[in-house]
This record gives sequence, C-alpha cells and structure tokens, in this order.
Amino acid sequence: MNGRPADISGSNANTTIARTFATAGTFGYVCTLHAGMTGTVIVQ
Ligand SMILES: [Cu+2]
Repeated sequence: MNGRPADISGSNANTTIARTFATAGTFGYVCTLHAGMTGTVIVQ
C-alpha cells in the first residue's frame, strides 16, 4: 500500500518499535505472533 512502512521482521515480543508513515491514510496490519490478531493505523 502506498505510504505504508516496511514490515517489522523477526520476533518482536516485549520490544518497542517506531514507524513513520509517509502519507495519510488507513493502514491495516497483521500480527505475525498471534494468529488472527490484526489492527488498523489511521494517519491523518
Ligand atoms: Cu499479537
């Protein structure tokens, strides 16, 4: 998706990772640690 940051690879448990979104929009994401866990980032 245009303006969407790159995926975060590897195991990310108990860490904090920042991402900058280049453009406004609604961006869905999928948690690869937990099957069925998804979220949405809304950039205004
Ligand atoms: Cu998860």
